This record gives sequence, structure tokens and C-alpha cells, in this order.
Amino acid sequence: MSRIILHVDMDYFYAAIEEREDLSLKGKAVVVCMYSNRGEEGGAVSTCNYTARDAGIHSAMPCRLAKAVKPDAVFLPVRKQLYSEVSERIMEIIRSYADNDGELFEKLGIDEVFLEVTATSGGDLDKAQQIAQSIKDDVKELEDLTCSVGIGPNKIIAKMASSRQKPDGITVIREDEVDGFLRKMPVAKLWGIGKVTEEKLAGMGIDIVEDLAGRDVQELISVFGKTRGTWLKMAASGIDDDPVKEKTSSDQIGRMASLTHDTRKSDLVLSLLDELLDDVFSKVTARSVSFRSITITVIYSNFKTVTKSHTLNHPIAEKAVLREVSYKIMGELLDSSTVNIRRIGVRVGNLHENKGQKTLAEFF
Ligand code: TTP
Ligand code: CA
Repeated sequence: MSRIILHVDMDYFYAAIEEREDLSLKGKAVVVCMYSNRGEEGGAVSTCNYTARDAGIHSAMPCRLAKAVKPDAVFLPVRKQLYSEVSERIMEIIRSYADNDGELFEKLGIDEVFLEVTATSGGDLDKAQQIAQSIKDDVKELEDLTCSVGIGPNKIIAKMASSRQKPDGITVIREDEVDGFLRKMPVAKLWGIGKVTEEKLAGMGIDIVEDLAGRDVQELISVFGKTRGTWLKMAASGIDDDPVKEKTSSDQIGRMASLTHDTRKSDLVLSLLDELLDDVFSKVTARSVSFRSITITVIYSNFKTVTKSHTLNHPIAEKAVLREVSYKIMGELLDSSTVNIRRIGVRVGNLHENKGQKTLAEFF
């Protein structure tokens, strides 16, 4: 069965958060600026809403110029901390839809992510589209923000599909549509091709994707080397086997699972938590690492997602500590809501390799 990959990209992310935080901004052009040490005159546009884009403002434009283009726009300084917090919550919402208990999930930036839904959708694109709609509904309901989703048989196609209908769209590219989707596209639009490659390709008379796909792989290898040359040929042909894999997974070990039915009975929740702790701890032991942070995620039956972390003052690899902290956090989460729980997760992070010293666990 071919894979089904979703790419979710938030719409005008920083500016959308600012709009949501201050309702008086509705209907106005909103520009978020990264001011330099030369003050308000020296900064560049980080992003702006679509009203400002219609006036010709775009990312990386000098703020001074943006002001000249649209003097009545509202200019705001970036609030990175706020955007990061919103991003973390959104990522947890989206992760809950990824296959393998949230493992087939790959954050690509502060506002975009890949997830695989081949198993959850049973390989059915209509179901995948419903999953995309549920993600959009959850993000809208819980964070009052919109996003656009691309659905395709691999990461490259999903990534390029998400920008097809922006803002607030869903674009599905079926396997038999990949060729038509790519064929007439300028090579620079192929995700992974930058300015340098674009210019080299232009020098070879290659301007659109079908030109690239039609070239002999040996010719591409002779110019770009084996890895890159092969990649160019494959990508232009719509082939991409790159797995959806969390880049930070080497610094985190986690598991998520659904309860057999939605509940807030602590014995049922804690018994599932015990299973997850066993699994996470066996991976910790197998990798011979210690951890400093412990994070519990709870997804309620209304899809609201809460994560709570605890950071230890030094790395440790003891199951008793992991269990005690996890139980404490889970107890607090159970006490703080009356809503039933659908899924839970536990994750340890900030990993350190156990060099030489034995962990307590190895003595038992
Ligand atoms: P993007 O996803 O590129 O842009 P966006 O979310 O603002 O708009 P779109 O609807 O087209 O997706 O970038 C995500 C965030 O990253 C953006 O909100 C602000 C930040 N950013 C910068 O700070 N500088 C930049 O040059 C770009 C492109 C983005
Ligand atoms: Ca975006």
C-alpha cells in the first residue's frame, strides 16, 4: 500500500496569532516586524496577514519600505516566546493524529509539520481528507487559528500541495495526479531545490520539472554527485521514500496510546500509563541513556490537548523516579478537568548518554 502523508502549515502564523490576541486588529493590515538593533527603522518584515500581502508587503521586506507601501497598516514587534508556546500546543494536537501512536510525526518548523496517516486512514484518501478536516477543526476550535493541509503519497508532494490552496485549504494529490501536478512546474518550485541548484540546472537548459525528470540520471550525477544527482531525478519524477521521522527523536523517547474507551477513572488511566512507562523505560535502558525531562500529554474526548513537563535537576535513569513524577503530573491533570480522556502519552527528553557509570536499574 502506498503511503499517505499530510503536511500541515499554519496560515500567516505570527500575524494570525497577533490578530487573535487583539480583536481590534480584525480587518486591518497586520505586519509583524523583527526589529534590529537600529530600532524600528532597521527591521525586516517577519510575516504579515493577507490584507497586508494584498498591498504588496511580504516577509523579509524592510519594515521602512512596508510602512511606505501601506502607512495605515499596524506594525507589531515579534513575540517569539508566545508563538513558540502556541506552536507547541498545536503540534501536540496534530501529533495525536499521526500513525504509530504519534510517532510518525516530523516537525519541520515552528508552524509546519508532516504526519503519516496511512494506517489510521486505512490507505483511503477520503478518510485522510476527513483526518485533515478534523485537524483543521481542532486547531480552529482550540487555538482559533487556521491552517492549510497538503495530502500526498510522499513528503515532497504533501509539502508542495499544502501551499496550493492557502489560506484554510486542503489539497489532495493522488498518486496518479503526481505527474500532472509536477510536470510544468518551474524547477525552483520543487521542494529542496534552492537558488544554486536552480542556476546550475538553468545552465543545463533545465527549467521545468519535466525537463529534469527526462534527463539521464548519469548526466545529473556527473554534475551534482551521486546522492544529489539521484535525488534530483527521483524528486522530479515524484518519487520520495524519505520516512516521516522526528528530527529531535534522538533527544526524546516517548509513547502515546488510546484508552479502550474515553474515561477519567484514575485506575484505568494509570494502568495504561504503567504500560507506556514500561515501554519508554525499556527503550531508555536499551539506549543506555539518562533523561532530565518528563512530559505527560493528555488528549481529552473533546480533543483538547494538555501537556505538562517536569525537569529534574540532573539526568537520571531510574524507573521509580519516572513513575513517581509521571503519576504526580497525571494526578494533577486528572484533578484539573472533569472531561473524559481519550489518549495519553509519556515522553522523556533531554537525554544524556550513560558513559561508564552504571545506572541503578542495571543492578536489579
Ligand atoms: P511561513 O510559513 O513561511 O509564513 P506564514 O505562516 O507567515 O504565511 P503562510 O500563510 O504563507 O504560510 O513562515 C512561518 C513563520 O515564520 C511566519 O509566520 C513568520 C516566520 N518567518 C520569519 O520570521 N521570516 C521569514 O522570512 C519567513 C518566511 C517566516
Ligand atoms: Ca505558514
